Amino acid sequence: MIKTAITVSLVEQACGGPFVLWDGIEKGCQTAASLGFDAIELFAPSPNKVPADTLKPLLEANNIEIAAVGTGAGMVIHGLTLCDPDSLKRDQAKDFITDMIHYGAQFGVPAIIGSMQGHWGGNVSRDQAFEWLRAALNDLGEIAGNEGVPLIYEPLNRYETNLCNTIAQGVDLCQSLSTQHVKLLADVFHMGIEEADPADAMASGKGYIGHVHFVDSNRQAAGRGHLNLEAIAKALIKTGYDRFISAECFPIPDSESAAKDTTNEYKRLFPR
Ligand code: LER
Ligand code: MN
Repeated sequence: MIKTAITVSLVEQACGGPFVLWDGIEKGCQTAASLGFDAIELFAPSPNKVPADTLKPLLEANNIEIAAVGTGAGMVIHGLTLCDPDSLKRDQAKDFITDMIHYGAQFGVPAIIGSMQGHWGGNVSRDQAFEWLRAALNDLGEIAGNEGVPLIYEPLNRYETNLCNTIAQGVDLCQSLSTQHVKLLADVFHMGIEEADPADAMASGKGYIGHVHFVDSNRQAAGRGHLNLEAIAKALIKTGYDRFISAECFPIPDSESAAKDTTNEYKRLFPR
């Protein structure tokens, strides 16, 4: 069964970003549960912000799960990416992600590499950047695998990275790795920009997709944009995907409306 999640951000510096709930972890868990989501997806500044022994009772009390943990704070707060020309910063980026992998693993869930992948350009050639990215994903994928969780890699639209923009490029990247533990994040917002046919692209990710950000063309709640979400949802269901669809969208017009619109659209598109 496909389960639903909603994003909770605890990262002040990401203010204005595509996260729905911003009022702290306790309120985030309560709101997610009261609107019928199965889980939260957590965007935290560091693993220490909400230690596992604080979060576990909160999840239990609200009868919800955690779906995944983001690593973007490593970029937003510390300016770290896996393709930085400075090897010290690349190492720090890997350390940050490693800590998030261990944090998520305490709940049995994966960490997501999105903006921390970085990009090529300047003194860093495309080949060099991919070499660093592959090496990092191989190492981090094994760390995740040893913890019994996948590592999630997210193709992003062209304005955020020039590494992988499409699901097909993500699949190629996964196939080029020695680790078996890296899965893709299909973010429907990025797909709406980059894919010729987002539903076909979703279908082509069969077996490789480990997490989904299910939102609309304008990065608002599902149903508020112009994507053919019925076709995309059908394609995803047909792949046999049975993990989370998560609302990584703007809190427009406000958090509660975005969350409610999402939950209604998820019920319509993914009936149980
Ligand atoms: C960034 O645009 C994004 O989609 C996030 O999931 C990655 O940090
Ligand atoms: Mn995303």
